[in-house]
Amino acid sequence: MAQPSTRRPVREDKFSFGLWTVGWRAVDPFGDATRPTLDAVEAVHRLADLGAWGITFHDDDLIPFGTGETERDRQIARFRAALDETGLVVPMATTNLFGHPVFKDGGLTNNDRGIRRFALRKVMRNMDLAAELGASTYVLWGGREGSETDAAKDVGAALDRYREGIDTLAQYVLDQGYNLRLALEPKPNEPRGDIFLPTIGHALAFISTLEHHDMVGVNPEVGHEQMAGLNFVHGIGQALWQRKLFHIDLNGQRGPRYDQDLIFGHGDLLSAFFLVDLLEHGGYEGPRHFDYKPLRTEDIDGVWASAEANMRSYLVLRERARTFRADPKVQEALAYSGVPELSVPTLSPGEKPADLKADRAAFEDFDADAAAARGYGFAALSQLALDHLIDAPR
Ligand SMILES: [Mn+2]
Repeated sequence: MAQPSTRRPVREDKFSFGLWTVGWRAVDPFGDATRPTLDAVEAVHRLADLGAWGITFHDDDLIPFGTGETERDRQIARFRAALDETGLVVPMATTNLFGHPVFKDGGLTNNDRGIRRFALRKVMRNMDLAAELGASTYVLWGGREGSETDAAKDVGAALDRYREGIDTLAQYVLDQGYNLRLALEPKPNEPRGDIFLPTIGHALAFISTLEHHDMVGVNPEVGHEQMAGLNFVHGIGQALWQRKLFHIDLNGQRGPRYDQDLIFGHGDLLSAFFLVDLLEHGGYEGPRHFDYKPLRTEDIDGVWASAEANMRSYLVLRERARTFRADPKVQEALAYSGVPELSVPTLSPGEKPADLKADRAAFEDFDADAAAARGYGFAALSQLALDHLIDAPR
């Protein structure tokens, strides 16, 4: 049965929000802001009241681009005081390398070398602040790293510069002695027509080429993979398998279209269920970070209702995933489907290719037609998951 207390967020749930999410003023390509500016100090207090654990930010969310040193120090001091007062932590920070027109052709992969150097300095400056505020993850989302035409970019050169940029930043972290790991956030498109490192798979392959590959992982976002028509749960499964899931951005998306940034669970609900099941039972211990946008139709009360909704979605799905795992009927169905058997190595301990070749039972005497006759019971298993998801166990 449902335990209502588990649906109230507590610090141990490690829920965090981007300052840019609840602070989004709902400017879109077709219309002006529908909400006033939200003070960062107010955001800290409201999120803490709702039971969140952390708040994250881009440099320009906290301190607008071009702010002078004195005013910058004042803004940081106010923010820091609010953190101290509420106990909210800053687990992650990131850099805005997409908003100012100087970054219209990207930051780390801009064709203009001077802009690439400016971008690196902008990241380094905010890494100093991230370390000062106790963050342990530094996210890099290359929203403007890409192109609209293939004539515009030498892709190999762009990846060389991307690698140079990430390795330079990792070296900076080491030189400064910061306790920061870097997490790359893939996205296929928007705002650029095509973005470099478009999926989790591209990012993981890129990371393996880095000098400081051990310090760099991924920060996948639900909607970004689903925009590309990919299975987010499989992507997260591989990131965990490669020990590269450093951080995660939770939200909702309904298929391949513009980046909706819906509330977590308000897109592909079955996928959200299996995602929470994987995070809770697959060894992920990092932040549960929401990167969503309150609907443009909402006033400030609707903003806080939507923040609460993200956490509630996660907690309800966690509860449903636990009952799913604990149900003897589910365990029986998993066994029938052979799910645990996939964890048994295909070769026996010490078995060599030659031993396999000599095993007549594996081939010469193997009855493929008999083996083909089995059913896997995946339909029944899938329905059991749905029954648990909608709280209608049989
Ligand atoms: Mn994100």
